[in-house]
Amino acid sequence: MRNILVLGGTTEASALALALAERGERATLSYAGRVAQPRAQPIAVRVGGFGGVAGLVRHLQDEGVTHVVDATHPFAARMSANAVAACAQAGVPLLALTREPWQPGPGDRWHTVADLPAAAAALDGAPQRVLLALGRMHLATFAVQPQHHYILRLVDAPDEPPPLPQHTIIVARGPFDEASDIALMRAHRVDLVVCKNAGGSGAQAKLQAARALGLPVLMVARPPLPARYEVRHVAEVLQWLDHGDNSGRGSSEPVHGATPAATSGGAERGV
Ligand code: 3Y8
Ligand code: NAP
Repeated sequence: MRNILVLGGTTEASALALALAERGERATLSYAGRVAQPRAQPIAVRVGGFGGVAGLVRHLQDEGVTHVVDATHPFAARMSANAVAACAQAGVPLLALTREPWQPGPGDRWHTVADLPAAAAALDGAPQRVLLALGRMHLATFAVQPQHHYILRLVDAPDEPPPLPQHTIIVARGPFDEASDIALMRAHRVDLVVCKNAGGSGAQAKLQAARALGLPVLMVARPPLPARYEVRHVAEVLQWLDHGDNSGRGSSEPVHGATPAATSGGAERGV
């Protein structure tokens, strides 16, 4: 009997959890514990860090995990790096389920920067009304540019005021839609949108709204991730579970964006 660990926190992870539940698979979805009420799931849920690579190796061994699917957000770089290292050490097959980066289209006014500090540096200059749709974890990065009025969209209300002297807090969780994001940007007279190149559909509305309103977007590029098997769709994950590289080896060959070739009869690890 397989025992699958899904590293979650994204729309794709929730879709995979539903597919695994429908197949009666033994599976657990793992949240970091970033928000007060993460979405309920149709499979077992665990919340909280593992304690670095060593903690994740121990978890894999103690729980008899036979497969890991990293379905975390493209910016959850530490978790993804830990998953590659821990699965290689524990000899547990790993597959990443992740989404394509967004690409600018006609009418988009993007300025792409390498990371969040570069985004803050790019905000140098006269005061503007800036929509920071980045969650709560990175607000301090923008304290170097206190001259702006920041509209902050957060999943939970912060415990203490953010380190930004002029701000408006909007407590909301995605997925969002274009019409509501247009209304939000108009109501708050947004001049500029700052966002991460998350990809996927859950966070895309603000880009569509910015395009419709002709607003500039400061787009933060994805952090580098270690080489690992990557797929884009839940069906590819199910194919991997049924026919993938189940030899018990952690994936070490980078196969970006492709479904791993099925191995002939790789021994499935028992639990
Ligand atoms: C805790 C648990 C699902 C998953 C839904 C997706 C879509 C809605 C859009 C904006 C952008 C942002 C943020 C965002 C979106 C989905 C997805 C996604 C962006 C939840 C969730 C957890 C988190 C963590 C949270 C971060 C934050 C990022 C808000 C759940 C709701 C900005 C990313 O306040 C905080 O501390 C928030 C922290 C990490 C920020 C960050 O950028 O670092 N997500 N978001 C996960 C955990 O504990 O492990 O599902 O309820 C999940 C979702 N948030 O199943 O439907 O798939 O991306 N999440 C970004 O994309 O830029 C909001 O406001 O426009
Ligand atoms: P991160 O910086 O890559 O991870 C930092 C540490 O948080 C990890 O080393 C791990 O702690 C713990 N962690 C992260 N994801 C976890 C998970 N799914 N289960 C258990 N522990 C986890 O991660 P992050 O960017 O803060 O993202 C945290 C969570 O929010 C992830 O699940 C991610 O999918 C979700 N999320 C993030 C974003 C984003 O933009 N960053 C957007 C949407 C959703 P230990 O080292 O102790 O194991």
